[in-house]
Amino acid sequence: MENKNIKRVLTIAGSASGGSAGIQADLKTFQEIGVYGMSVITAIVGRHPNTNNNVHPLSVEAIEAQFATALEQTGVDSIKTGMLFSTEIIHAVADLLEQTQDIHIVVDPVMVGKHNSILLRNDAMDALINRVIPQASIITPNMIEASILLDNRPIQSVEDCRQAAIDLHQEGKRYVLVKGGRLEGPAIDVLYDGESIYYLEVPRIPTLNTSGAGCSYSAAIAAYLAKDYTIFEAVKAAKQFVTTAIAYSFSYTDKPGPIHQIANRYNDPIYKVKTYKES
Ligand code: PXL
Repeated sequence: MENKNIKRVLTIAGSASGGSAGIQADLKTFQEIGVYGMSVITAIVGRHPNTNNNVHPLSVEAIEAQFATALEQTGVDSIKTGMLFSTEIIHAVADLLEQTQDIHIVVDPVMVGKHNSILLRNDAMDALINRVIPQASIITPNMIEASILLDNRPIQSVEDCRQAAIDLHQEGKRYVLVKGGRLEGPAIDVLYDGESIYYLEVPRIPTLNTSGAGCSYSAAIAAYLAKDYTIFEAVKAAKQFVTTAIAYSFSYTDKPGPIHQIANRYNDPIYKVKTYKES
């Protein structure tokens, strides 16, 4: 029997085999927020020790097959996109997104991984901008991605993030969230809906273990949107989710480790998200 209470969320993104980012982070996030997670894998990221080749894209046919299966077997209440890698994949994904109706699409314009892997080819930027971003309810660039989307304009301060959010906004319903994770001082994100500027702030958490934070943030927004939160409330809840996951992050190695989505199950927030609207 159909269970209308459990919302269905699809991530279209890359597989990060270490488990911290990409599809793996998205599915963990969906699970913790209590939605039914599904995935379309666009590319597999994993560095071969001999060849150093670290991106293994899937065929358009494989991508279309996954999408068709997810929709036919399950159906979908919201979608997030992450790593899309190439022009060919972006056109295929854009065509698939155009088949959906009346659902929120969260576009995380993933470009470069924490270990400097190229997750979006340079020549694919135009396709992302022209075919996928226009279908988004909200885009979630970090400061580097916002800079690249704005012709490499430097984005270094909260004021720069604010102006970037305004300049990335386009006609219609789209929201822009510019994430200030790389600011010095508090982690302040700027949300613009075409009318008002909102700030979402938490104190800087002293850890390098933030792998998967961006992926989980956009996944959490998609999950809360599927649960019928407004965009503002979804962003706020998602930032709270990711902040708690960062507060309890850890590492298995001497390199920066993953955020800990599961911490949200057992812990009240240590760092509470504060929001304010610019008047
Ligand atoms: O964190 C960005 C990201 C997104 N998607 C995949 C990744 C990474 C970072 O490594 O591997 C698949």
